[in-house]
Amino acid sequence: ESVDVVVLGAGPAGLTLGNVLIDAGIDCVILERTSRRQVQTRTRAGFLAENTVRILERHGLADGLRRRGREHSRCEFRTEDGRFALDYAGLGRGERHTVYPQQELVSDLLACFLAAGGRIRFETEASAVLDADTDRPRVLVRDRDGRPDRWRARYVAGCDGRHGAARNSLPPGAVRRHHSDHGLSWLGLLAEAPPSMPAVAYAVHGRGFAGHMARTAEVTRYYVQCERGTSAESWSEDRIWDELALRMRTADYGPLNQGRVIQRGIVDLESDVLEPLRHGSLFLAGDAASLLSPSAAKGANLAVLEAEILGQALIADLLRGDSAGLERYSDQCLSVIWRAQEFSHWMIRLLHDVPGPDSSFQHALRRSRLASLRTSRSRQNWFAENYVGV
Ligand code: RFL
Repeated sequence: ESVDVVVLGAGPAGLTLGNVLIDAGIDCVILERTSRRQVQTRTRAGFLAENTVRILERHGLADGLRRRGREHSRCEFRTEDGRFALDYAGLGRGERHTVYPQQELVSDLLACFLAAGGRIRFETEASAVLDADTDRPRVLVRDRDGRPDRWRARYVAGCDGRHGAARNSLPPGAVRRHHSDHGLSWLGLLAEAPPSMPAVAYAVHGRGFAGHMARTAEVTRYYVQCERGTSAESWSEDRIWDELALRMRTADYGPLNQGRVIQRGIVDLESDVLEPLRHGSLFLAGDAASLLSPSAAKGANLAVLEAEILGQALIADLLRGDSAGLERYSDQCLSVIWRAQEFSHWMIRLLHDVPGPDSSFQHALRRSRLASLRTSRSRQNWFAENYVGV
C-alpha cells in the first residue's frame, strides 16, 4: 500500500505526529510492533512540562490530562547537609509540571487518532526502511501472523524508540551517534502506595541515590540506585523499603507510605544523540532521535515537541511544496535536545557520586553543587527554567 507518511511506533512521538498529520488531512498510517493493550498499559513517564501541555492543547489532545492530571511544583532534596525544597512555580519562568501517567496520555492520543479516522496497525513490526535516500522509501513489515508486507510512502517518520527499525536501517556513516554511558543504574519501582509527600524527593546518600515521584493518588514511583548488572528480582520487598527508608532518611523526615511493589525494572543511565535526525526521506523523533537518562524526566516531553515540529514541517512540504521546515528540522531539534542532555547530565552529577579515580574530589563538588542550589537564587531560577522547560 502507499501513503504520504508512514509513522513507525505508537508511543508519545508517533501518536502526537499521527494526530497532527491527520488533522491537516495528510494520508498516513502508524505501524506498531506490539498490541493495543501493551501500548496502553506501558507505565513509564509521568511529568509533563507546560510546553508539552500547550502543544497538546493546540491540537485538541489535552482533554484527559486537563481533567485527570495533577499539577506539581515542588521538589525536595535530602542530603548529608540537610533538607531543602524548591517551589519551582515561583522560580524561573514560573512553570509547573502536570503529572499524568504516560500510558494515559498514550491512550488519549490513540483515542483521538482513531476518532479522527486515523489508520493504525498493531502487532505489525517494521523490519527495515529501504530506499530512504530516494523520494519513494519503503518499509518492510511483518504482520501479526508473521506474513511479510510492505508500505510505500513519500516520507517515513521513525518514532519507534531506541531499538526500532528506523535506527537500525541507517546505513553506516550516514548518521553519527554521540553516546555516553554514565556507569550508573537505578532500580525503578512502582508501588501500590499513595505518595508520601506532595513533592518529588531526591535523596543523595552515601549508599546511593533514591527518588520518590508521585504518579496517582494510589501509585508512587520510586528509584533506588543499584549496582550495574544487578537483577531487579534480586531485591526483596523488605530490602527495597529498608533501603528507601535509609536513603530518604525517614528517621529524620518521617516514614514513607509502603505498599506492594507492582512493577520493577533496571534502568541503566545512558544517553545518546543521533546527528543529523534525518537520512533522506527518513526522519527521527523521540527516543529514536535521542535517548535521555531519566534523571531529568525529559524524554516524553522532547518526543511530543519533536513530533509537533516534524508534523508541521511535513504538512508544509506535502500541502504547499515548502520544504524549508524539513530542511531545518534536524538543527532545530538538536539544539533543544542538547540543552535537555546538558541539564540531565548536570542532574546526574547533582544526585550521584560518580565513581572514578578522583572520587573524593567529585564527592566534594557534588556537595558544593547542592549547596549552591540551596543558597543561590539565580541558581534556583536556572534550575527551574531547565527542570520544567523543554
Ligand atoms: P516509545 O514510547 O518507546 O514508543 C516507541 C514505540 O515504537 C514501537 N516499536 C516499533 N513499532 C514498529 N516496528 C518496530 N520495529 C518497532 N520498534 C519499536 C514500540 O513498541 C513503542 O510502542 O518512544 P517515544 O514515542 O519516542 O517516547 C519516548 C518516551 O516513551 C520516553 O522518552 C519516556 O518514557 C522517558 N521517561 C520519562 N520521560 C519524561 O518526559 N518524563 C518522565 O517522568 C519519564 N520517566 C521515562 C521515565 C523512561 C523510563 N524508562 C522505562 C526508561 C521513567 C522510566 C522508568
